[in-house]
Amino acid sequence: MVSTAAPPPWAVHLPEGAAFDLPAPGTLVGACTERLADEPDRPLLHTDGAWTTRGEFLEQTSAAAGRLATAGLVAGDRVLVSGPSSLDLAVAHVACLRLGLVVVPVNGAYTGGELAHIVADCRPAAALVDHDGWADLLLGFDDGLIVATTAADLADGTTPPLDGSAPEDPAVIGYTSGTTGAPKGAVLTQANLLAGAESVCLAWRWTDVDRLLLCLPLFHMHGLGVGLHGTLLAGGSAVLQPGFAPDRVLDGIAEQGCSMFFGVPTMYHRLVDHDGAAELGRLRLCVAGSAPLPPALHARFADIGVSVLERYGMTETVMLVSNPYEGERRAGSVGFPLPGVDLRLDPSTSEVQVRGPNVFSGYWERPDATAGAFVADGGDGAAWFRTGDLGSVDDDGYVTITGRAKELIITGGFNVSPGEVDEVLAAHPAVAEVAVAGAPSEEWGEEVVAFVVAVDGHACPTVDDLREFARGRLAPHKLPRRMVPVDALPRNSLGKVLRHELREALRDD
Ligand code: MLC
Ligand code: AMP
Repeated sequence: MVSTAAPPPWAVHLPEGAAFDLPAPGTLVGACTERLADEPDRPLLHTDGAWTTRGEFLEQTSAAAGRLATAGLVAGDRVLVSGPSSLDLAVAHVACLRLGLVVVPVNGAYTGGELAHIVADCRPAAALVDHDGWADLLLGFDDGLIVATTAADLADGTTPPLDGSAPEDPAVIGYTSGTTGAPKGAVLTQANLLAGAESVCLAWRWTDVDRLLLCLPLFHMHGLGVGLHGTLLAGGSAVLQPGFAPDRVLDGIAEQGCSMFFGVPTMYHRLVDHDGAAELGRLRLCVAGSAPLPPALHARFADIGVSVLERYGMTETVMLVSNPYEGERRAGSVGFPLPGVDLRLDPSTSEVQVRGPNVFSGYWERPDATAGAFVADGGDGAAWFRTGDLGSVDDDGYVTITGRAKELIITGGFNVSPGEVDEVLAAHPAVAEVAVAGAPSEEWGEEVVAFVVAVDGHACPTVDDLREFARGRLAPHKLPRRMVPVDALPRNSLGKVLRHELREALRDD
């Protein structure tokens, strides 16, 4: 077991006496607003060709919080927030946190059914959304919902006292897919979010002189919990881009003098072949995560002078493990537990289990799922969260993610629950049985492949047929990219599909 009682392995290269521990528990919003109030004229966010200063951002979040309060929202209310990355989106997020509201970030590519599930599950009081048709859709689910754009275009009013949340107050509910069933909401408190952002600020030496190129979506932990919260906490600045385009990323880095870039492996895969890829070597830090970074891709970047730092995290925990800032960034490994994180491997299954101030306390209104996600310590220590990932730790303390106990497909950094896709595809009239599995893909890490048994007398539907059929019911990243016709699905004696056999069949391709 690795603990933080002594300087953790990632700290061995720190100058003598440097801090390696997290500060006392507090709130993300308190720590960030304190930073923003200092030197209000410094640039904070670059969007649409212009900079917003710290002072302007504070003022805009305070005014938006006032409008939300005037609309009747009170601390603890859930607010669904969704839009392409923009200044308004960042302001809406922070305004909600300042008022003590619980942000529910949602992927704008979700279909009506996927959105309906989240609304029914967490019962938001309001939605701040920037997607065509969503306002009507949401009001159709609940006509009492307060619906506005992320500019919180509601009536003006007095701003009540802000930033009063306690560390244990819920701040974000992040919906995450499991093996089966609909996505569950992971409830992260102010203290969880603070610890998650603080740990990477410490480990990556993130300071107020840093400038991040941030093109990751703000509805997942990578873009939101690390990219945006880290920027606010470190007092740095960020160039916010709505979506990923290699040219725009490289131009933004050069034109705005960025020092850091964070991306999923698919982004690195697309950047490595770009003529300007070596420009990334000018940055102080390039971080990859959300899915395994293939060692060959790591090596290709090393060849052009870019030492990519890989780290590992989850919606439920923000960040967990990172390669060292100083010291060897080992290809294929995710490095050492971050400050505050205790990590152990289950001795019989090798499952990675973690605990620490960044780890969430449970799923929204799912006591059974929550109970199943934790293992009691046995002593009087905090329970361990079961990540569902398998791992190993080598003699130098480097952690490697070796596989997954959970049945999940991760494509381009987005999680896909195979059960959810099976259920939709099974309703196709020419499909008798279907099961999806993740096939290795250079670009996507894994891609969704459907194994289909056709209804007797029917031709097997093509992959395009399946995609067309499922398009209105599943977000585009969940749609199959290949179809394999089979006579029967491999099943165990209880009739459960043996998905690992499907994956193995794909590896032999
Ligand atoms: C888009 N598509 C995808 C996809 N993203 N298909 C499979 N997997 C994905 N991840 C679909 C599009 O809808 C489109 O479908 C088609 O693929 C081609 O789109 P594209 O233009 O090539 O894709 P693009 O828009 O460029 O998106 C690719 C991407 C994006 C890599 C930029 O997927 C992305 O931003 N991923 C980041 C995910 C992320 O932030 N994960 C963090 C999770 S937090 P069609 O049907 O229209 O052709 C977490 C914790 C941690 O995991 O450790 O960080
Ligand atoms: P999410 O639920 O979207 O937060 O995805 C979290 C999952 O992404 C983890 O449980 C891992 O399976 C996976 N993951 C994140 N980072 C890495 C990484 N660097 N290497 C391997 N898997 C990763």
